[in-house]
Amino acid sequence: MTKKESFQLEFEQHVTEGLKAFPKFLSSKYIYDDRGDELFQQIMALPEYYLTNAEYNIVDQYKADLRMLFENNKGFDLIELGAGDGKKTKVLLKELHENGTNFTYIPIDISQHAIDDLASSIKGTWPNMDVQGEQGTYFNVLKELAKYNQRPKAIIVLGSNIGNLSHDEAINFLKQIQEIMSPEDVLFMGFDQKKDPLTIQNAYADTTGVTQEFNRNLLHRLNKEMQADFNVDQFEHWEAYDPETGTAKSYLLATEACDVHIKKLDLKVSFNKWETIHTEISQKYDDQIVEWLANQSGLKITQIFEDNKKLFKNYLFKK
Ligand code: AVI
Repeated sequence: MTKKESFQLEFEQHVTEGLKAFPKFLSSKYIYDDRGDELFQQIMALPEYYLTNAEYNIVDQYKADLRMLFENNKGFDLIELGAGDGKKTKVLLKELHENGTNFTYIPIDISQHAIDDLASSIKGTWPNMDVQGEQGTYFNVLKELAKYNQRPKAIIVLGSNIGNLSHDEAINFLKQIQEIMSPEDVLFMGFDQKKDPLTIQNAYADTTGVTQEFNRNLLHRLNKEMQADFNVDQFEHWEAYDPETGTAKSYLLATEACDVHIKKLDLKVSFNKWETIHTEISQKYDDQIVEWLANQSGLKITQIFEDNKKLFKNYLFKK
């Protein structure tokens, strides 16, 4: 079975499980086809979505410190999980390039499209940079990462992507990274912070409706790829941030009772009016939570970087 076929099978099994469950759920990881990637790019450009600029500010402000933390006389592999368009990473790549640092950049993303675009734009700017993109899900690719163990590794995970995982999944994810790390390796990861709840609420329920379209893309995918007959306009995006737990939850909310047939799965699903499909969590953190996650996964925080507006933090971990 090809990578693509096994991903599709996993997707279909997930849809069957999630839509038969009560309450219903679908994972946000399936939002990201080409259209989903494009909508996420639009989200990152929204003024309400403060995360991108905040982390950009951190990378820009501390790029020289990061270079000195990452570089060593053997050269190193800069492995990025969930690379996206690499806007923030390019600041770091420029810094490394201009200082003649010896490194290989290995961006990993679930989207082949994102990897190809990123690799060609980097080649356009720095033709001699050593770039080796890998397509796949974090967990699958992490296993393959073991093969890059000849040189020290700087693993970077930007964008607070970890926030889309439950705490148990996040620990599992961090443990898998920890297991492939050597004592000389570092992990640099972004964690969006708890803050004024309204700022978070507005970032995930923007007035332009892009986030709604992003969330609804899940249903468009089911219609396209599994011959489902969702009337997508009948499902509204709903966002609920709980300042106690720091969890922002996204839902698709049925505004009318309806029956949906997902032909490819031979599955009929009924929705009551106002029934939900839980689609995403975007966890917000503080130092205590991150320290607890690190402890649970065998990592130590060695440094903390914060943006100038105190919205976001990046943590440096060692084994
Ligand atoms: C990719 N991820 C970190 C985004 C987030 O902030 O949770 C996805 C997103 N969902 C709605 N807006 C952005």
